[in-house]
Amino acid sequence: MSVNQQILLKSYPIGAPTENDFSLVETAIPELNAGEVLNRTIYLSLDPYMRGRISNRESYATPVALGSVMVGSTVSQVVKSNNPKFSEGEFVVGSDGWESYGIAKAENLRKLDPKQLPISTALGIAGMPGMTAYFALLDIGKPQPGETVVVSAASGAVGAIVGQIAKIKGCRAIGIVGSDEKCAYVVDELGFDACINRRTQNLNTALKAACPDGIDVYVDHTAGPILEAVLQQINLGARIPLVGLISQYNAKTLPPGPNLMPLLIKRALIKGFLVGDYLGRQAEFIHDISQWLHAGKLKYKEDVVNRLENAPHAFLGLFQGDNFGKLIVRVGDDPTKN
Ligand code: NAP
Ligand code: FER
Repeated sequence: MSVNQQILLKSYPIGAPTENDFSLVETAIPELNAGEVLNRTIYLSLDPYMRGRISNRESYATPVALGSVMVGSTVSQVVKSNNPKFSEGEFVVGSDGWESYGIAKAENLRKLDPKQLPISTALGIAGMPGMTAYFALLDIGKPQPGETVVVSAASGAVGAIVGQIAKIKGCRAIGIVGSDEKCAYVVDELGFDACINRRTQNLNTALKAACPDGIDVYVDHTAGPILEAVLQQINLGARIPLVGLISQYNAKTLPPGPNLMPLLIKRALIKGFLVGDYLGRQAEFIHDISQWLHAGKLKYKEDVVNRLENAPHAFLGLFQGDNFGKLIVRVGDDPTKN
């Protein structure tokens, strides 16, 4: 337990990142200061927002400094505690980053009860991506029974939950994904009404066929050509939570934007969304999501990659659709699964 494996940011990529932008180092585990907690990382979350953190481009958050440990949410087990609120052996979710041991302040950790939900869900359906789906759809999308809800990256961490909550709310749910296998999953396993393969189908024709009554809510995870096609089919008063723009995260220069005229004609609402604005309402989200999970109304899929050294490669795959479900790295043993 004396060595800490860490993945550091080596360079700010221009365009698509490569594994050479990261380096793996081994360091000693530092001593704990008063009030701090030492955690052994079990799961590390890999998320598209990390592309923004390794870019010099202006964004809503400051980038990771070159030579620093990559940021990221983690599920860990406490190995040593200098804080009375946490004891050895407990499971916590925090932001320890891409490393096998992390030191955290107690206020940055939340305790997890493995008897309530599998601990890895704190990085996915019961964590930041789930909260994004819940508030972006319900607070901005305001789906009404009978309405049509479309979501892109629909088999992913956020999209899969958006579509399932839309169904719980009595809507038609239509997914857009990058493979036939993902399409089959969201329709057959998750209960979406229809799904479109963005790589093989004509988006305009397929959306017309899947949404005969038009589109009332579009949860946008991609921007680009998918947003452009969806805008052609929106209804009067449509709502568009703008949650992600993954189609342009690796762009060297920003692509020309979509034609926004349908927004004006349809008096549609398009609103930017940042999950951090909803931290004060986390309890409401955890309450509903836990109830739906325990009632069997929600399913989730995790794409688990083994070992910290594989994190850079897995992260790059997010921008090519290689992940199928919430992408997580298993950094260490999960004792709740033994
Ligand atoms: P995810 O869907 O699990 O993984 C990313 C997926 O994006 C890929 O699997 C791929 O799915 C799709 N994709 C990749 N490149 C694409 C492209 N060029 N065009 C269209 N689709 C592409 O990721 P997630 O964690 O759920 O995040 C989804 C989106 O939500 C991201 O844009 C993320 O930044 C955003 N987000 C925003 C907030 C916020 O607070 N605003 C919070 C969380 C997440 P397919 O193979 O199916 O196309
Ligand atoms: C994302 C994940 C989180 C993202 C934004 C956030 C635009 C926002 C976090 C915050 O509230 O600070 O993928 O993409």
